[in-house]
Amino acid sequence: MTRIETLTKILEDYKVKDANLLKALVYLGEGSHKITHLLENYISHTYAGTQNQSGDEQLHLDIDCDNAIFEAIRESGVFSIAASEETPVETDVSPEGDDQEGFFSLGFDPLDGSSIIDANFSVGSIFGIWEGKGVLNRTGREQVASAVTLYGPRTTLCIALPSKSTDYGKDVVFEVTLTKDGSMWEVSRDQITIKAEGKVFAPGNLRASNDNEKYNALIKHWISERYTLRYTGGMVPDVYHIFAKSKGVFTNVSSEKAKAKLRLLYEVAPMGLIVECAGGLTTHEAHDGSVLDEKIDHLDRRLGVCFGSSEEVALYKKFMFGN
Ligand code: AFP
Repeated sequence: MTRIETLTKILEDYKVKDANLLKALVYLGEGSHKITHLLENYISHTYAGTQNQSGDEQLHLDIDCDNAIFEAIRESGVFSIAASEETPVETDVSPEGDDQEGFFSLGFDPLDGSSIIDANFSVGSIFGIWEGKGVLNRTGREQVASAVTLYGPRTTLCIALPSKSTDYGKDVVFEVTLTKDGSMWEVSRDQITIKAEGKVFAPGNLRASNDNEKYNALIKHWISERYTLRYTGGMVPDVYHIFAKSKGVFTNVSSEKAKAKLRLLYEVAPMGLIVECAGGLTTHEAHDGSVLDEKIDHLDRRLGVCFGSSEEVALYKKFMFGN
């Protein structure tokens, strides 16, 4: 069986209702396969022993990864609009002359963690899928599916299907892994769930704790309670650690002097859907609601967040909002 056939079969087993949505996910898998190749062939400045102050080489990689996803979604023939962190405009990707009935829109970050790539750390792609035309003025809760790809020693794709998109009977999150020769996808985690409690923390934008007293108190609490630190500086591996261990908490919080940089459309909403479909909770820094209820009122909207085990997110709310 081919890569496309294996992922199609897996998604059929997870009872994806809509044939076009199934195809959309399969082609995001194809784009992720292309990025795996790009990363394998990327020679970092460190490795090449060359200097590139402007980061041109790295910029190229970001653009190449962006192009890989745009190519894949155009090939799928089921997307009408896409916007990405690299191409931050609603871009028409629909096949020419099609009436676009039953098409989808995509918000994505092709290469999250590009600043840690020269250290050969794991990086990722993040995808949020909406029905219809456009990603503006939507909420994360309206997504029909989301996915992240983790490029590490293995390439894995973690897919969230909310119950409205599957006949599976409930929200489901699962993981597929690309075989070493890149020819097939195999299910590697059948049901990803997040337990209520987990003393593992990934405190992003930690510099904010210097002038955000509430964040500082929360971090001190976690340290005094002997939480285990697992942090790489890449949101995909850092949140993925929660999926792999079924527990933990990830934060990225602002202060006056250090604003959080995660984008609602490209990073927060898609990752938030996976976390909530796996039984975890999400919240943010504006108030104590879910990130999935925040409106994407502009493409670049940024939001400090907390994701993970429900009891840990409850602690975040207690320290940040006093409830
Ligand atoms: P880059 O893509 O520029 O490396 O940024 C990655 C990221 O947006 C996200 O993946 C991390 O969680 C976050 O930055 C790390 O931020 P801090 O360095 O402020 O903790």
